[in-house]
Amino acid sequence: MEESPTIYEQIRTSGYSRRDFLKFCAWVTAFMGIEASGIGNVVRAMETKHRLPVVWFHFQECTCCSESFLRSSHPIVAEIILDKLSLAYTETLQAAAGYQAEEVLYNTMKKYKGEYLMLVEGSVPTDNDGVYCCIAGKTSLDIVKEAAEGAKAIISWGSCASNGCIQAANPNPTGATPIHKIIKNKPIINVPGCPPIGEVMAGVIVYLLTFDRIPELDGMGRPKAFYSRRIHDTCYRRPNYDAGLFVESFDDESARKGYCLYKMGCKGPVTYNACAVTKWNNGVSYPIKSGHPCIGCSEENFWDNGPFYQHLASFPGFGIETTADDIGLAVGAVTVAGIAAHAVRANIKKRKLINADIEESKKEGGE
Ligand code: FSX
Ligand code: SF4
Ligand code: F3S
Repeated sequence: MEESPTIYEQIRTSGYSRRDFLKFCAWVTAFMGIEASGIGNVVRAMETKHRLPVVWFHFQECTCCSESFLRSSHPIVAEIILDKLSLAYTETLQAAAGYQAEEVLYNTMKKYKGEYLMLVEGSVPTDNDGVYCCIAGKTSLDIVKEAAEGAKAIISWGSCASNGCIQAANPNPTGATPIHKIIKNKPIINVPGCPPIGEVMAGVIVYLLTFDRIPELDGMGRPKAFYSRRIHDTCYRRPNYDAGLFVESFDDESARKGYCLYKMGCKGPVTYNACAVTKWNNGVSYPIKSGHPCIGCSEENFWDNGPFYQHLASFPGFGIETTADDIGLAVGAVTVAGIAAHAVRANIKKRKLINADIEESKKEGGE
């Protein structure tokens, strides 16, 4: 690949001190869940690695993934991602348009064959030969296959590219399909969430930049560093759940006191994401902290997994204490619904509570 300044040189050129750089390396290391001894590797990698050519596609999606990414908090992240990656093609941010933009894309794919990173936002419609999403006269289906051919690795941004998201929700009128179901011969990292957390997106890219390999993934192709814990296990409202203190309606006194949102439909117990740890908008908040239940936006089929505002125990088999390990990391919440309701390992009090919820929902006639 063409010689260019190293990431470290570029950070320094942008006006950051060595101290800023080292602080950033420590932040990234901790954030990516790498043990402290890994800081040296991150520093060394940043000092020696050159820019990475990137093409970034937008298919069936809302562009919030880009929005989220652009708002990731650390300024050096922005420097690295926006300036230091060679962002050759991205419909949202590129200055070029029309033929010029397409030319840049194809030149990059040719020049850096086998070297470029392919980032995808959005699902790909496959019904009717993919006619539902076309760019520059080509279907997204053809574009994705062609671009994947020369890609070193692919990152599927957001739930759309990772699992189809709302476009794939029943009845999936366009045959919306996630990238990993189309491309089978390339390393693919799924970074779900609607949208994913900007810092998580940055963390995944920095990991690739520094280590030149994909991070450890779970059975759903998600980086374990960010998707191995349930929202429920990291949620600051968890003590309220354990104490049986629940919000019963959005404007009640319990809501004002910040009690647990489980009865309001919170899917935190079956959702794996870093929201409660990383939070959003520079660590300010996340849905639950803003008073809204988690809707499970990083899990497969979350649009079809039942009403957002109905509590989990109302669904047969949603044992609130069921863990991803119990159900297998490769299955989504919809599969959980098929598992017997042995809401286990809870203390007696909690068990009674769950049973009471089930009884209550039966009385309500599944309301
Ligand atoms: Fe999907 Fe991205 Fe949801 Fe939007 O672009 S993950 S619709 S918030 O943001 O693809
Ligand atoms: Fe937090 Fe939701 Fe779990 Fe309650 S049910 S502790 S609000 S994640
Ligand atoms: Fe999504 Fe739940 Fe986080 S709705 S943003 S995974 S708290």
